[in-house]
Amino acid sequence: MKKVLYLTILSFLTFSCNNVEDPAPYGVVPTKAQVEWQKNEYTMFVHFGPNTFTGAEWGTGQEKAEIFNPTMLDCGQWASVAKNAGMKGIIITAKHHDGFCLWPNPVSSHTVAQSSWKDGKGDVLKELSDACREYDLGFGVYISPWDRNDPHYGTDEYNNVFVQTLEHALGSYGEVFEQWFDRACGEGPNGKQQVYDWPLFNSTVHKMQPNAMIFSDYGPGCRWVGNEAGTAGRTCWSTINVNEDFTGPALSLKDLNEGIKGGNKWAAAETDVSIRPGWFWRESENSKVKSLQHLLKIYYESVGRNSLLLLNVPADTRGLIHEVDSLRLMELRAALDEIFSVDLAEGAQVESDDVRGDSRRFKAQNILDKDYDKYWATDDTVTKASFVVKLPSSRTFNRVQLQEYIPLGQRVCAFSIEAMAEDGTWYPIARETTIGYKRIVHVPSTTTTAVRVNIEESEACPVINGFALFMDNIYTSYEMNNIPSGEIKSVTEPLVADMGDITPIRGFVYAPKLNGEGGVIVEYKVEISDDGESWDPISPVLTFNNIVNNPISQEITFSRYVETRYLRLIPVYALERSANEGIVSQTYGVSMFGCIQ
Ligand code: FUL
Repeated sequence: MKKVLYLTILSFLTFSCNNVEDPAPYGVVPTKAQVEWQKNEYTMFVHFGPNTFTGAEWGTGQEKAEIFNPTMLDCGQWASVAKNAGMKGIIITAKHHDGFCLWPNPVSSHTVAQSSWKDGKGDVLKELSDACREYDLGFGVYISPWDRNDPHYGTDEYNNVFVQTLEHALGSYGEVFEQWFDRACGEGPNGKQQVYDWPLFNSTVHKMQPNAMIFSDYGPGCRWVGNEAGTAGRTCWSTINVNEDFTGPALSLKDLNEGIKGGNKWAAAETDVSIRPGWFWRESENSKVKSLQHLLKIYYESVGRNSLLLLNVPADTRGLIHEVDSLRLMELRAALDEIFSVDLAEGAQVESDDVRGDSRRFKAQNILDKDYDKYWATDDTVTKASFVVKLPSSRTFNRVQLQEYIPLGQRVCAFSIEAMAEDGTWYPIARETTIGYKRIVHVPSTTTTAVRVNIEESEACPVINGFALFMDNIYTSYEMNNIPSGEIKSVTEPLVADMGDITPIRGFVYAPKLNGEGGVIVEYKVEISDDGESWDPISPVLTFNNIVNNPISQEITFSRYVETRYLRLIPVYALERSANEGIVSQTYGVSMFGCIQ
């Protein structure tokens, strides 16, 4: 009894009872909806449409509606896979660049209603939104502004058409958690020019679905991470600098990837990446589903870097998620569960060198409290501070997870982590920059009884609401294999393949350099020759679709075998990714070029 009394008096002495004020928000802060959205951490993208049946990445808009004919569409299967994978929502390509709508609507005459699927009476959005409700998942829609089918595209009238499309999709299927605006446009320098009315599009979404997050390169809800490879910046701020109405000037890829410290708008990074090389399903990529190691790398470089992971799992021609993909997702789930199910910091005592107003409400122990709204904070004048996590016994870990309480803004610019050696001295195990909503730091496998985190630089007093230690015995490291360094050529120089003899070929492969370095060929012509001197064209001008954003190997197959000794690819133009749009490049990179026999 005496002991209890003594402890109580002691804690009264240590923590003042004054009404200490919460830290004031720092800079721009997320809305409640933005915070809730980021708590989702992991969601599913489903690319599905005419491209599923043609094998294209970007449809031309001229595909006949009849080709859309899934044989056994089951959105319940998608939802069950997403749920079991631990994802919190599904975003469907309701209308991709080819203009085909997966739901019947009076605004377009290029929809499921004109297809042979279910005699034109089917509705993918209805089936998916019902399935999402059943599995308690968010339902989201991707609706492409770029439309290669709508005759109004390229005129002022198109903006009104697009608004009607939005109103119909967003008004017919209940709650929508995310509206995905893709700013991609492959019209090229000589194509149709459409000036989009972004303020009108955004206000339409807000009117129809007040809680929906709006994704686009600029926000307003969340921003593109600047690549389609699955990597957020190691430094990753949730703020960017944009105009008041979330229009240009274009953000650089670096700014999209890393955000901007002290930026004027909150738009956290969303990492969209496909489980396959392309965004749409094709048989030939069943063997190219990303490995568990690759997916773990993506998870760490998105969720572990203050970003949300939107992983694309395309539906196949049956209208199902293919078993190869669903199995891989289950492997990933099992691995994540194994890594993150045991928090090795549990039961620890946490002390800090500063506590805001000496108030127990802000004590360092709060970082282990699972209540999201409990946090450790320091006095306003303190922007450098440390806390020590004293473990109940010696523990071995290789991941340190930290969370900032983002409802009050993102603050930490630099921190280091140390472990205690047996002799009581501290040795460094990590030095990093930002934290944000969640940061998972890779550290060497460390065995210790205490961990110290030093906030070395912060825009305002640090406010930390989460800390955990994990041991990952699964992820070793993922290196991309077979990436030849390649070379950079002038666009005036064609690529030539020599088979040595006249040979039947059925296509060719062109792979740019890693990350599109040096530019990528976008439009090209193909010619063949038996002697390497006189050349015959075998194609009009063709396009490598989506190659700027996703500079992966392009495999082009002809409709019939062609007999030739030489094949050459003549670039019409190349683009380089500089800001969020490609700019014309005088060079292009190549890491592979050859014919397919
Ligand atoms: C890109 C598009 O062009 C791709 O086809 C895909 O939809 C991806 C998610 O966004 O910009």
